[in-house]
Amino acid sequence: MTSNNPQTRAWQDLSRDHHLAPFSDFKQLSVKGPRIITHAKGVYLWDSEGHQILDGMAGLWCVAIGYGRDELADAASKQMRELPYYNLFFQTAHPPVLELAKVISEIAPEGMNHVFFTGSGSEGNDTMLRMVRHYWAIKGQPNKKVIISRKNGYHGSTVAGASLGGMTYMHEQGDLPIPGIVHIPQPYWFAEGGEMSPEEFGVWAANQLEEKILELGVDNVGAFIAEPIQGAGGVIVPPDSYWPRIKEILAKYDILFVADEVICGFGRTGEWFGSDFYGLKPHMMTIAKGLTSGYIPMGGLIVRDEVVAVLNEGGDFNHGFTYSGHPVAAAVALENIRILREEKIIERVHNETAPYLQKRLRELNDHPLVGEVRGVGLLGAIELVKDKATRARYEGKGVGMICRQFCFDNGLIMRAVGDTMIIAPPLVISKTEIDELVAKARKCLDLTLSALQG
Ligand code: PXG
Repeated sequence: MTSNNPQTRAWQDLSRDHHLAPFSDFKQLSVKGPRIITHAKGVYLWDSEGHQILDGMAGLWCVAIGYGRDELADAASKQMRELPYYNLFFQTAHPPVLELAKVISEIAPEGMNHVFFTGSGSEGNDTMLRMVRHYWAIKGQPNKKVIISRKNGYHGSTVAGASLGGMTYMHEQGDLPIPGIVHIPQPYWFAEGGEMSPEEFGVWAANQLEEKILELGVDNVGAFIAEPIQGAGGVIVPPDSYWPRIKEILAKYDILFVADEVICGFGRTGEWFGSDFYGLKPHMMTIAKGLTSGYIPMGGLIVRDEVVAVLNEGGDFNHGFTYSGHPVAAAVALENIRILREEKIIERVHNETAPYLQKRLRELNDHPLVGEVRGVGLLGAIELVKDKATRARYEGKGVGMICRQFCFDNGLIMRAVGDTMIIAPPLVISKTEIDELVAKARKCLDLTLSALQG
């Protein structure tokens, strides 16, 4: 409902009269009015009504070092005064982008020493698609064009990003996917594992990659792209058998492997990258979000040395963006990574807060609505069900949305993906704040259960 507070009301009027919001029902939002977030500090947000809200989603999975770090503002201000913009086209460069590329190569898996910068994760995946095809063309195999992706994966919202993603509701709008992108099943045991054990299902889901490669013919397949853990799809942690089997398949066939690290990268799993967590050896990694802690837009593609060696033989790569490697974004990213390293934030996630969050979250397993709690690092998912044993849902009730609304109203941001509640708090969250998060989550589960029974 639109607010009674005149200032909030004025902003909501501006929204209705002038703003088209991403992933929104424009008409519905114009009636309801958005919640106006005015400021933030640490892991907390404040809205224009004065409510304090624990941000269990780190913005949109991105605010790694938490809100309100002056160092990032100072880095941006300093860079803006010195060199606010210059491009990297036509054989020019500037210090922040070069220093950032070097620092990223230090933290990336061994043998990944080059970075192509973009303005977002979606642009990173567009870059990937063009680079993969360019790579195979240089190698004299131009038919190796198809990219295999996964159903319910998320890779962005540009035409290539949404096509690579496996969200059918995105494909339905605008004739997607574009040709040359195919999807295999996802390793989502809770929803799709049926009678199989998680381990059996993990192997089955991985084998779908091999079947697809054989069906298409390896001479037509350029790459396989996957998030180490699916984020937007519902924090889908694959069964332990999945990645080892995928690694065997990738070792057998001559295709590139792209890890989409937009969510898993920069410490979310308690390692620098999700690929480190699972021991993966990608040829390319898409990055964004945690790269700048979301303080300023920036994404990119980290590329393995062997791939760069081939690209070096191919002449011009006819691709790039006005804001590729933007100096202000690069300066902010450098400062963000400095803070992550010097304050040992990822070590703390690994050693203290991730084990604590995972332990505390699993206590919710005793709740009658909860069918499964899973998570890795500072990623968590809670499956809401009608029947714990059969994993049956409350069909058609929109339980996830009911729970999400209770969370909002009780000072917690916890997202709903269907009937899966998900969290990804800032990496700087403390144990006390984790206690608050879990207590609020339990309260909202209770309220949701009462609403269903009422
Ligand atoms: N890859 C992954 C794995 C992502 O999560 C992108 C690429 C695209 O990044 P940009 O910067 O272009 O948005 C993402 C983005 C959600 C949600 O509902 C998630 C994302 C974006 C918008 C909404 O969880 N992830």
